[in-house]
Amino acid sequence: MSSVAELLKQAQNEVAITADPHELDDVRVKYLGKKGSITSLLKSLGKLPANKRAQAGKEINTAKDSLIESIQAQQLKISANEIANKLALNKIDITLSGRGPDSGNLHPITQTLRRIKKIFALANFEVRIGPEIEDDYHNFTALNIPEDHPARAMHDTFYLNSGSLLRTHTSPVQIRAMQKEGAPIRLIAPGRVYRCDSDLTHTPMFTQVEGLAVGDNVSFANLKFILYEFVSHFFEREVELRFRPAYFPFTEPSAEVDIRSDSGDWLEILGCGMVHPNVLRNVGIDPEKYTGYAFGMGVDRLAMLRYGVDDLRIFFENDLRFIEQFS
Ligand code: 2NM
Repeated sequence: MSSVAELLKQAQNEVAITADPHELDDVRVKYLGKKGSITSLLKSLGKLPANKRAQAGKEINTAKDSLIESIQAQQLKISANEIANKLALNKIDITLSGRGPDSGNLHPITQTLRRIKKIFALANFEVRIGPEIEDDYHNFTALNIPEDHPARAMHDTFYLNSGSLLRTHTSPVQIRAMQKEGAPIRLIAPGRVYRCDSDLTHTPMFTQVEGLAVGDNVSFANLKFILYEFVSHFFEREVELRFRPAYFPFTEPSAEVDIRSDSGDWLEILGCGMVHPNVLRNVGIDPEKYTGYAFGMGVDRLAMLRYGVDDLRIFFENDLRFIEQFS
C-alpha cells in the first residue's frame, strides 16, 4: 500500500504547480474523477482479500481526503493571486491631482445666431419663430411665388407624403406674423430651413435669419441704413457694401448685398428688397397705405466669414477637434 502514499504525493505536487482554476480542475479529474486513479483504487478494493480490505480502504480514503484538502487550499491560493494581480494592474495613484470637469461650449452657429439676434434687438426687432413643416400657401403662394416658379421644383423642396413640405426659407414666419398682427410690424425670424442641395457651400439644412419692417414711409434708404449698421456691428469694423440689383418674387425692387473682404474680393452675404405689394395684399395689409422692407441671410455663411472657415460641411460633422475651438 506504499503506492497510495506515492500516488498522493504525486497528485499533491501536480496540484501545487497549477496556476489557474482550469489546470487545477484537470488534476482533480485525473485523480478524483469517475475514472481517476484514486477513484479506481477505491473501486478495486473488492478484489483484495477480506482481511486486508478495511485497512486499505481507510488508507485510500485518508489519501482522498487529504488530496481534496490540498485542492481546496490551492483554489484559495489561485483566487488570492488573481485578486492580487488585478489590484496591481489597476493601481490608482490617489496622490495625483484630479482631472476636473470638461466644460462644453455653444456650437459656432448658435453663437453666431445669438450675436445676430443681439444686434437686431438693439434696433428694436422682435424675434418670431414658426413651424419647420409648412404648407405650400405660407412657403410659396403668399410670397408671390407663382405655380411654375423653379423654387417649387422637386429638386429644391423636400415634400412630405402628407403634401406638407419642409420650409425652404423662414419667410412663412413673416407671412403668419403679418396675417396675425398686421402693420406696423418689425421682426426677425431665425430658424432652420431645408433645401435638397448638398456640396462644399450648401447643406440640406441650414440656419437663416430673415427680417421684416412694415410701416408708414418705410423706404429702401431705411433698409440700407439697417443693413450697414448690422454688418458693421457683426464684423466689428467699418464695412463696404455693394448692392447689386437682383430678382426675388416677394420683393420689388430686390438686391443682393456683397461685403468687401480684406483681400478686396466681394462676397455675397444677404438678399433684400422692398416687400412686393402682392405679398402685402395677400396678408391683408393695404400696400397703398404701408410699405416694408425685408432681408434674408444665411447664418452658416456669416459664421464661415467671421471664423474663416472654408467648408460649410464641417459645421455639421460634430468633430470635437473643430467644435472645441469655439469656446
Ligand atoms: C430674402 C431676400 C429678400 C423676405 C421677404 C419676406 C416677406 F415675407 F416679407 F415677404 N420675408 N423675407 C426676403 C426678401 C428674404 O432672403 C434672401
